[in-house]
Amino acid sequence: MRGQVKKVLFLVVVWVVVAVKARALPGFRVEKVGDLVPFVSSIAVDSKGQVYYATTSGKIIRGAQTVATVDTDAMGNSGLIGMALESDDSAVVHYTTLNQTADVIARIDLGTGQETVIHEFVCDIEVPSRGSNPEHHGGNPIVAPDGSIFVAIGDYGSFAIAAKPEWNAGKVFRIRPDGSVEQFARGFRNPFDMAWDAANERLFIPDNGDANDDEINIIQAGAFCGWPFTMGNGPDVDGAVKPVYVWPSIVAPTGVVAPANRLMKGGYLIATFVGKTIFFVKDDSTPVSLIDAPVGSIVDVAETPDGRILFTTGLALYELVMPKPGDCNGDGLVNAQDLDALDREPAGKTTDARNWGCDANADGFINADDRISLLHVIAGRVRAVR
Ligand SMILES: [Ca+2]
Ligand SMILES: [Ca+2]
Ligand SMILES: [Ca+2]
Ligand SMILES: [Ca+2]
Repeated sequence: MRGQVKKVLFLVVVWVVVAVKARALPGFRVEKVGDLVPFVSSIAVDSKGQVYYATTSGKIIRGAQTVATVDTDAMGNSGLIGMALESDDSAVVHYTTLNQTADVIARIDLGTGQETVIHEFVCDIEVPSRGSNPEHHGGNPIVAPDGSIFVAIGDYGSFAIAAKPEWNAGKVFRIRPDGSVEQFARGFRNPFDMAWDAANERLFIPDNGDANDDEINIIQAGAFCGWPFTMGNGPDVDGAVKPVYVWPSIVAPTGVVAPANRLMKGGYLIATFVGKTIFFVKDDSTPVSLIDAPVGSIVDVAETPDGRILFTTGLALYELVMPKPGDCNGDGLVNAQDLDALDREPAGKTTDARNWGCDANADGFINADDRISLLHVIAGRVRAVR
């Protein structure tokens, strides 16, 4: 699992954790929801709040019930490596066949467990029966509002073929609702997840570098993203789209979600395996780390219909609890000390995750109204105690 991650330098991990702590945000905290059947590669939540998870060994699980099992074997970055919900009745999964001869995209009926293959991406186009390297096969598919399925496949550790249009490795594909398959973009090393911005017809897609060059790309159809000729802040390559952001150290981006909740709408959350945190980023601004006390390497993140953020380490499910409105100093309480913190906060629109707790009336702005709102909350508490 997460092949890129395996070769990561352990010395770097220590440094990353320290750096993440230093950038931590007030008001967020992590709560464990429960242990999962390992190893979980993907989580998704339906419109009723029911959590689904997929295991690398091939199970699609709802709560404690196995809904379906696909024929795969978990090794390296292979197995059942991704899942997305199309509706409360059907999921789309991404898995590798035995011996990694193909990346399969299939639909799972969540009522009956029946599997219908949508498309098979052959790994070795020269000798299709020959298996590929189990590393770098990608991860979660996503489902766009028009019903298109996007799926990313990594370079199988084979470098050159990621740029060659005729190979399936190192590509993002768009599968239209009629089943037609388009190569959407090429030149990726190993992207695990993405989000489709339908209004702007563009794809938000991090990619895992081979050194300090993990990147975020925002691309349109036809983009060439540079691998294996360049990565991160490497040299310009003719025709290659540059990433909008490159992390200064290895984070190993995994799950992505575009949340709809009030605080995060319009931005993206990116889980990280080596960074052990979740980053929030809006457009091409610098990502902000939201977890200061890591619980482990994170493999996927999802939002519930009521706007809560769930994530998994592959072994357990956690909630990233967001700041309470009014908890301006981020200590988990809403009280008079938050008034002092609010008075130190420059008035203006909330533009990033740093001052979310100060937005006491939850209208998206920091101004005098929040002081009035906060005073009401504090006064209400005092009356209730008396
Ligand atoms: Ca790139
Ligand atoms: Ca996702
Ligand atoms: Ca507080
Ligand atoms: Ca406000």
